[in-house]
Amino acid sequence: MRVALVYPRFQWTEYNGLAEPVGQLILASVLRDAGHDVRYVDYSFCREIDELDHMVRDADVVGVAVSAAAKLGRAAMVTKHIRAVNPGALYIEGGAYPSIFPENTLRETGADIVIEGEAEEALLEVVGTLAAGGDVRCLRNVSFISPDGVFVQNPRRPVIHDLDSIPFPARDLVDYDTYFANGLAEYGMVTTRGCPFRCTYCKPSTDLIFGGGIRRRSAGDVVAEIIELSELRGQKHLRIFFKDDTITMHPAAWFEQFRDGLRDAGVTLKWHCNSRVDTVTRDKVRVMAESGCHCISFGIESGSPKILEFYDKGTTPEQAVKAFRWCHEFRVEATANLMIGFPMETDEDIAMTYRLLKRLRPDDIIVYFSTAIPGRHIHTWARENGYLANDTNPELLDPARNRANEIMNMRLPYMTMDGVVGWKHRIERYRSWRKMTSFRNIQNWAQDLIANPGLAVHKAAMVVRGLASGKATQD
Ligand code: B12
Ligand code: SF4
Repeated sequence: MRVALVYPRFQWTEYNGLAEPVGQLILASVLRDAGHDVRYVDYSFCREIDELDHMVRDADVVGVAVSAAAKLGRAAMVTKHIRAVNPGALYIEGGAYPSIFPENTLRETGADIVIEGEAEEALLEVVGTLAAGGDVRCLRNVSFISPDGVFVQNPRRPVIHDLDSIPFPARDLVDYDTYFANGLAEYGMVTTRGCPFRCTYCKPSTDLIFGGGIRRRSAGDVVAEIIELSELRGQKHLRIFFKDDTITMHPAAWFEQFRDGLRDAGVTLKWHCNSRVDTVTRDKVRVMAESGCHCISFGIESGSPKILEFYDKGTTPEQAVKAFRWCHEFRVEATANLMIGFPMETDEDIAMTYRLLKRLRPDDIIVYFSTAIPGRHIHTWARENGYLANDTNPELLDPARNRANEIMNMRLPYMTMDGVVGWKHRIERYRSWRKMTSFRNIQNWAQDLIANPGLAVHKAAMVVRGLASGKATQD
């Protein structure tokens, strides 16, 4: 079968980094291994929608990725355009958003079916069944709208327990040179699937993608993927972003095997990841640093125990202090991700967050407004309690965009919007100060100055501008 896997990319590219879609590239590998003809149709760099028509015109199956609610409109536009070019193909949508909202995805995009959740086995079965002339609408993980307009959702298959059995992403299909020329700084990779925690601003929607627990790849399998990538790109030193929800769910022994495997292969890494402060230990941070980890972004969210309780975060400010201390000790940059503007928050709660920051001394700070995204407990809570300011505008569902434009989608009973924005500016001024004074930031800047003086001067100018204006600048 001729399968076109379509990546529509983002609706608001200026607010979100450029990245290759690792999940979709894994699907490409699975289909290719089974003998199908796979094209990766990447709209990331298209100026005109019809530039890639030649790649989809004769496809039997078109699979479009929708990774977030914020991207649904773009996916719908791309799907409808391709269907006009090639009306005979089977149209499938998959990814994070269709896994959470299959019915809305089907109605908005006009796709024939959605494949929900982890799709390696389900997509292969759909394409194989289609090739054999069978009915794909009776298969597991598939949902569709019946001819009389009723939404039908089939049961799901069990998740794949042995993640090492999944092939590596088909990275040869990606035009990495163009990605890097347009600002991509690192390759994406995942070593786990799922997350066992309960944060209300995230769950339960994320369980609908990979299930509730966590599954882990072996360190050896991840090293093998890195070796393959190193050979493909002809690079012995790679920069990697591990996109796992919480890669630090691996024990310290896993990172030791990872470090040793890389050393044996003669490959060095500079990598970063997201994490929780309660899943690191001093020993783990040390071994992570030894394997090339240069930065950990921690979900701190708030310095107020009351607000952390509302988020069901399960971490404490004291755990954050320890995690940041270990990062400073082993020279790993520590980023604090914060959320302010939760309806129950008072001025004193944000003041507690600010005071915590002074204790953490982060190398970087990203301050978002608390955003109620559909499918998460926080959205249901905000709607039921009358705190949802706008439930229909998808443009308000992208926290990065809201942060840049300083807009929110929840009402604040205890604070004014200006009060929250004022705190954001104050935190961002502190961020600029840390950017100028933290040892690691100065060290990184000096390295940039040698490697790319223009970039280093630009970064310095942005930090100074941020300090003067109190608004975070993109650097
Ligand atoms: C990396 C990442 C990003 C990156 C880049 C995305 C990329 N191209 O890689 C960046 C930082 C840019 C990003 C941005 C955003 N993200 Co994001 N992101 C992720 C993250 C952490 C990893 C994605 C990943 O690679 N997963 C690993 C691979 C293997 O899984 P996968 O992509 O889901 O693919 C599997 C299935 O979904 C399916 N599948 C995937 N594609 C397709 C296509 C077809 C046709 C089929 C059939 C199946 C299918 O099969 C794959 C294999 O099983 C996920 C969380 C997570 N753990 O997955 C959040 C996640 C997808 N993001 C999310 C969100 C909310 C956002 C933002 C809105 C956040 C923000 N701005 O603050 C923006 C949206 C941007 C926009 N405007 O559209 C949510 C989406 C939930 C939702 N309700 O919609 C998630 C789930 C995070 C979370 N915990 O809430 N994101
Ligand atoms: S730790 Fe991260 S991925 Fe897990 S529930 Fe909390 S926010 Fe979601």
